[in-house]
Amino acid sequence: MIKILFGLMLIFAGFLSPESLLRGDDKENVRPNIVLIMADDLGFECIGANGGTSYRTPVLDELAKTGVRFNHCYAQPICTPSRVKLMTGIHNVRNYEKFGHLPTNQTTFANVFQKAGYKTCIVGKWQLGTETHLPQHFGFDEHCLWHFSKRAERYPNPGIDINGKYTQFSNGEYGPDVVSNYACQFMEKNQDKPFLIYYPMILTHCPSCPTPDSVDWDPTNKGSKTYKGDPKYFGDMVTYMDKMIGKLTNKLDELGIRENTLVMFIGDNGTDTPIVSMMGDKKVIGAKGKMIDAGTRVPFIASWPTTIAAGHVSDDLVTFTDFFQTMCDAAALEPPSPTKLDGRSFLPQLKGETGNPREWIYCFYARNGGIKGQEFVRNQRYKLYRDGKFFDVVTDDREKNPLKTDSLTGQQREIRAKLASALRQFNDARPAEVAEVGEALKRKKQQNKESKAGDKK
Ligand SMILES: [Ca+2]
Repeated sequence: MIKILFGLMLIFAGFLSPESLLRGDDKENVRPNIVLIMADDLGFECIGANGGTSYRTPVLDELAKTGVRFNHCYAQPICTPSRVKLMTGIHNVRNYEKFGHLPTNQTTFANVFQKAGYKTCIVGKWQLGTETHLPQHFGFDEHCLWHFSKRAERYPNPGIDINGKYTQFSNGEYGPDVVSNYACQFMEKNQDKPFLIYYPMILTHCPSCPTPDSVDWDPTNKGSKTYKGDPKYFGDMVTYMDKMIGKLTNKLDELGIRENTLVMFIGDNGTDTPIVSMMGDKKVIGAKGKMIDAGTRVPFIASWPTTIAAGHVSDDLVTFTDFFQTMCDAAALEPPSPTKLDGRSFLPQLKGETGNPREWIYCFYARNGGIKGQEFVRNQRYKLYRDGKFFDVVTDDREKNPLKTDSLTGQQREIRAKLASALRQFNDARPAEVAEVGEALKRKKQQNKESKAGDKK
């Protein structure tokens, strides 16, 4: 607020044009707040604005209408690989060691923003190691996290770590409410400073179970008895997730800081099985864990009223390495040196400019780390895997029928050659010491198996 009053004084004194203040051209004076929100296990097809017809997502639909929506944002097939890629801006091939782990030698976007004077906060799901110092180590001043010091219930009566202290809630609280309330308090407290909130949401990961807005919500419930829950509640969870985003944007409005806040919403991987969603007549079967579109194509909607023109839809390719670089550009910050980021900024596209769009994106995925992973390079339509399989995902989105090399059109040959050349750039990209973490785990598992088999003899 003080910053705005100071800005207004400068305008009236003739020192500053209102445009330069409002457009954020003078980044030294008006650094944007950044709110990066990521749903858990929510594919592209779940959002109304994307053409989804199974669930209600009024907040995100409105956000898309007043901001920009991307048709081609691709995540990794599951949680940790996506989070490591997003937080470090680096392809998994270079720095992914194992599931549930972010190596402490990595620099996250929060480290950079914190160093630049931003107040930083993470709320939602952690699942990146249990040591108490980790959120601070990775650049977060404050945290309110599920699945940190232990894995407790996430939905009704959750167990949440708040700034190093574990709290077991038992009065009918709902995990997504607890963490989103914390984010709102953080905004209120830091409304006069630039801040960064990273909100990896608890929703809409299984177990599918009633939300406080479901008819059969039971505040005494201690959580689902099964891992997956009942898929009939998935729609309620999608709509509650949407409501949480509205809670944050309403708070930004209430505090008068929405205009210069970049809000970005993505999903961390495709929808889980057994969820089946509709896009009109088209059926999309959830495929979390798989490399196909239903496992990796995620929603991406961004809003930044001073900068993004309303209602823009982009067909440019975006991958999870790109957010780090873009956020730095949006705040006029230098990414860390000498670390080399793999991302490409899409800030120009947010501004409605052509920018420097990607011709292809790359994905390396190995859930448990190790030397080998699945790899592809793709554009909006064609996808080439390391084993040479080449797909047209517009006609074959489940990737059942690789295109036959001898029946390719001239244009398909050209694209295939371009993707093959891109893939070659990653031929030797996996560092031995990064791969060794997973390899050592595999050896240990094998030894355990053999010693158990030996015991039985
Ligand atoms: Ca996930």
